[in-house]
Amino acid sequence: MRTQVAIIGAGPAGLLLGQLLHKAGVDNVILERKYRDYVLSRIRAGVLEQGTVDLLTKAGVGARLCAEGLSHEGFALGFANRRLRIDLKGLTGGKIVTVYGQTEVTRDLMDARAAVGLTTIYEADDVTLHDFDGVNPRVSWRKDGASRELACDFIAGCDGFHGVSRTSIPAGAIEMFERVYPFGWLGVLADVPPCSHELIYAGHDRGFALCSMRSAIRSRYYIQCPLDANPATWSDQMFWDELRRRLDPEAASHVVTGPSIEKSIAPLRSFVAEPLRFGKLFLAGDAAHIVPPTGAKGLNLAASDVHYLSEALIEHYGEKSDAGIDGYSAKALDRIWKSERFSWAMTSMLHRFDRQNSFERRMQEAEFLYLEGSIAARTGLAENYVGLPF
Ligand code: FAS
Ligand code: PHB
Repeated sequence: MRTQVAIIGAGPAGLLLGQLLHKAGVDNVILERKYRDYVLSRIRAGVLEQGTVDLLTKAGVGARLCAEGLSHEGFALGFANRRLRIDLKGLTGGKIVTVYGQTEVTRDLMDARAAVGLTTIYEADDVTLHDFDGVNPRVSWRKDGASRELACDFIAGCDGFHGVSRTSIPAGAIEMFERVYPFGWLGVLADVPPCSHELIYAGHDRGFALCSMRSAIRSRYYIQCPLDANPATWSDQMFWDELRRRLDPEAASHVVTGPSIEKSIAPLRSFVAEPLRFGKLFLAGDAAHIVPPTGAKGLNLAASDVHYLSEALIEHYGEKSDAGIDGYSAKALDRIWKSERFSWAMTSMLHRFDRQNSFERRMQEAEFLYLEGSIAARTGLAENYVGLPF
């Protein structure tokens, strides 16, 4: 088999890259370790920046997103039983975010890919990258007991944090930056109306809580939990009671409870690999970086990486220029680090850290008070939340 671009991973980064390349006439094949429904079963992000919405529309998958996505003009920060609204639209000259689950984004991209007959090889075992620093890059894998190989011009590593792409790079050629947080998020999905029409990020002495949603009748909630917590030991009632304890009285009184249809724990980490290019191999999305979900940046960063990488590859084939390819890593990392900073700052302000002292606790309070008292401070937060320019 041969293609122009071999894409590793059928998550949002790989699928979006494949769609944008296809629309520009660049041939690509996606290799995915899991089966289609397994990829769709992972409940992840929920908030899309306008840049991501625009890119999905350009990729031809904006119809359901525009019909079913919820436009959000603001969100709230909770602290010490108070709630501070961040007026995204007013503070950013009209920019908003769209609430539309990553599962639906992935489903739309998978359906669009299948509709044009593009090749996605699911359940590809032992995917291995070869000669990506040489002149004959290729990818091998096993499926149904047979070994297969794909020759290509370029490899896009879109295989997430635990993928094979980043770890195929010689240790001396890559530098990693990481902070692992001493807690996780216990998330619940339930078919109940959300407690508020906008998201609430609540900092509380007992720990952080987030009230989000997927639609007017499906809610997504998170509470900060110990890293070693086991979702199975959290009954639904325990979750609802703890969530309410961390919200202001008005929000707590509007929480509608119901049976959880999904309950899982996500670890929190800040991570960046540098650089993002090794010869013919490029990293994009979670394969290149991880942010704590407190800033709603993970999926949106994958989108901006894919924007830069697709433009660079299209330029290579269309204009016979490698300027974009040569500049991809620096350009993507510039936006990545700014989103890492924002996600780290939101996480630091809103979570309880076991060993934090009274001064550090007062610093968290002062952050909130500064936001409460300063339009400039709220504007800075708002312009990061709606997404810095691509
Ligand atoms: P993904 O991890 O989504 O996709 C990578 C794909 O590569 C997967 O399908 C995987 O099966 C495949 N793969 C892995 N190894 C492979 C191999 N060797 N060969 C072939 N395929 C391979 N972001 C937010 O903004 N908000 C959130 O609330 C949020 N919650 C999250 C919760 C969890 C548990 C996780 C892990 C992430 C969360 N994120 C969240 C971040 C998440 O949304 C990512 O940013 C987003 O999935 C990035 O997309 P991809 O880069 O495509 O990576
Ligand atoms: C979600 O709805 O899953 C969600 C929303 C905003 C975040 C994180 C997760 O910051």
